[in-house]
Amino acid sequence: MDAALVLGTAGSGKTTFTASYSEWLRRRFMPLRSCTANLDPGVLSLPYKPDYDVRELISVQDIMGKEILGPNGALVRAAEIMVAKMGEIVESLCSLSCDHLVIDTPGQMEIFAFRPLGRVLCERLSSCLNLAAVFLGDHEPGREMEDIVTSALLAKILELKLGVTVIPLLNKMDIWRGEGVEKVWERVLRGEVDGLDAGEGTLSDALLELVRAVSSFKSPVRVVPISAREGINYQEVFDLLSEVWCSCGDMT
Ligand SMILES: Nc1nc2c(ncn2[C@@H]2O[C@H](COP(=O)(O)OP(=O)(O)OP(=O)(O)O)[C@@H](O)[C@H]2O)c(=O)[nH]1
Ligand SMILES: [Mg+2]
Repeated sequence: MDAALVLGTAGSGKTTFTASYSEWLRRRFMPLRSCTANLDPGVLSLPYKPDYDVRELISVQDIMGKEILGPNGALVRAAEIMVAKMGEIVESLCSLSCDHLVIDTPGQMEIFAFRPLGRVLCERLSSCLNLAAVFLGDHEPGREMEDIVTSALLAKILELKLGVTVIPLLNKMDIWRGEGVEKVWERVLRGEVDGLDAGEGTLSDALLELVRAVSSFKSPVRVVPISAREGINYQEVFDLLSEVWCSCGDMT
């Protein structure tokens, strides 16, 4: 089974992408089976019907009630419980009878990515299915260059942290089409500083040094602009994921 783990900062469109991309896969590859999994224990409602839902095991609302915690404390607790129950979660995911699986992750990405949960999940899932990740970058017109560059760096940091190939996608292109932000991301992910601050304000030397440091890692250099709302550029997303799944492609 080929699986795409959907990562991204809060509100970047992970859930919308999971719904619309899995629907695109279903139509494109019928009669192959496309499934979805929800790993966000805090979400209240979903625009798709998950084939696996972690809320059957653990829910942030239950923890808030039982352990008298606020939403973030309860989410941290839920992440700990998910790690403790990882065997059960991975077994359920890996035993789904699907050809493609799209996995939605918690809204607060740092809880998934910068605590044991993300790494443990990726390690365990990689042993029973073909795993790649997408990182949804979020952009809106008028953003400062510093914000764009730090978001792109986050995609790289996630890859290093999770030990899984991360395909950078730039979501919500329906609201920023034509700005060429994906080219800035590509430069950052290649570690190229030339042109990064031209006409856009000066980046701090420290930030530029960080970008330079990226050039010492093997990086993907294609950043696909998408719209999860409108389902734009999904064939390109699929092609990039396929290169990772069959490890036969050159992403340059
Ligand atoms: N314009 C536009 N809005 C989008 C797009 N994708 C998602 N959104 C909107 O962005 C908001 C957040 O979308 P979600 O899919 O809930 O994002 P998420 O990353 O799952 O959010 P959390 O799980 O709460 O962190 C919603 O209002 C979506 O309608 C897109 O492609 N274009
Ligand atoms: Mg979500």
